[in-house]
Amino acid sequence: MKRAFILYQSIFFCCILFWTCTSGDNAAKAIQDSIQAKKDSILHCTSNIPNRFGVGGTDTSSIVKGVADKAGMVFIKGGNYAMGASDKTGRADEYPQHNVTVSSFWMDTTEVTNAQFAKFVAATGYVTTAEKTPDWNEIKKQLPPGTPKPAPELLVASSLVFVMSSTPVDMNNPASWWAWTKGANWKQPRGPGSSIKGKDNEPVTQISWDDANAYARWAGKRLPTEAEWEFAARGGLKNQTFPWGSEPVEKGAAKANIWQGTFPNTNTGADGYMRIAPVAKYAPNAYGLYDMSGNVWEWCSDWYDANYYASVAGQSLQNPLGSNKSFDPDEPTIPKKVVRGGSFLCHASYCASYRVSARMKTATDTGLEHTGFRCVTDASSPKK
Ligand SMILES: [Ca+2]
Repeated sequence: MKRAFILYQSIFFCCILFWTCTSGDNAAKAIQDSIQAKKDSILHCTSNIPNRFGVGGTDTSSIVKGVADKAGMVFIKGGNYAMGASDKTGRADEYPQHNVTVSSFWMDTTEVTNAQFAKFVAATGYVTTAEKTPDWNEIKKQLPPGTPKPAPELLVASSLVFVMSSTPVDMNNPASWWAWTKGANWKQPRGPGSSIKGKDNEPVTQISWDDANAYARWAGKRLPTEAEWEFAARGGLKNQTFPWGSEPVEKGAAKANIWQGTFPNTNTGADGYMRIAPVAKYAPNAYGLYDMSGNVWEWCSDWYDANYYASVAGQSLQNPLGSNKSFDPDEPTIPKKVVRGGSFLCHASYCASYRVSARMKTATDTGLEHTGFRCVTDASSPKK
C-alpha cells in the first residue's frame, strides 16, 4: 500500500515537474500564483492530496431514469435566505453573504447508505470510478505531449483511505493522513481486507461525483445544488453557524460525528464513533434532516469556484446553479465540484467544516473514505 502510494506520488509530482519544465513562463507563473494563493488561504482538509485523475468521465446515459420514491425524503418548502458565512468563522470562499431564493424540493433525510447503493449496483451492474483502472489515454490529456507512459503497476484501480497517525504530523500536508490505496472502493472502503458487511446503514463512501450522479439518475433524483444544500442544512434558522443553531459542537449532547481530540493522531470518540457512524444517530435539524453536519461529506452539483461568492456580491439569486467553471487556486488545473457538510475527520482546530456555510472541493473522479452524498428531487406537490 505504502509502495503504491509512493509510486503514485512519484508520478503525480513527476507530471507536475514535467509540466512546469515544458510549459514555459505562463505555466511557471500559474504555479507560482497557485502557491501564493495557497499561502494566502486557510488550508482545506483535502488540499493537494494526490488526486485520482485519468479515469475520465462516466457516461451514465444508459442507466434508465427511475421514478423518485419519496419514502425517506422530506419536503423542503422553498424560501429566501442569506447564503454564506454569517459570522467570522468562515473561510474566504464563504463570503460575502448573498441573497438566495430556492424553490421547494424534496431531500433524502439521510446520506445514501451502503444498502441503498448496493441495490443500485445489483439493478444496473454499475462499476464505480474507484473500481476502474486509470486510463493512460485520459491521463495524457492533462499532460504535455511526449510525457512518457508510467509503469503499469502505477495504473491500478485505487482510492483514498484515511490513515490515523500515531504522532503529530505536519498539518500543511494532508498527504500525511491520506493513503492512495490499491483496491479501495465502496465495497471495501479501507482497501483489501475491509468490507461493508454489517454496515448496511452506514453511508456509502469512495464515491466519485460521477458515481453519485449515476445513482441519482437510477433513483429518479439528482444531486442538490449548493444553494439547496445550505438552505436545507440551516433548517429555517437565520444566520446560525450550525444546523442546530449556535451552540458549539462540543457542548451538551453529541450533535454530530466529527473528530474529537488532536487531529490526526488522537481521537477520543466522545461522540460515539471513531470513524463513520450509521446514518441518523444524532438529532435531525428542524427540517428532519440527519447528519447535515459531520459523518461524511456530501457531493453537490455545482462546480467549485473559490471566487464565486465574490462574483455574485450584492445580487439576489433565484435557484442558482453555481459557477460555470471550476477554480481551485490550490490546484487550478483539476476540475472540482463542491462538497458540503464536513465529515468524521473534521475538527475545530482545523477546518471546522461542520458549519452550515462551509465549502470544500473535490476532484470529480476522486473517491475518499469520508465522502458520500444524498439526493434531492424537484417538488411537484407538497403531498407524498
Ligand atoms: Ca467521531
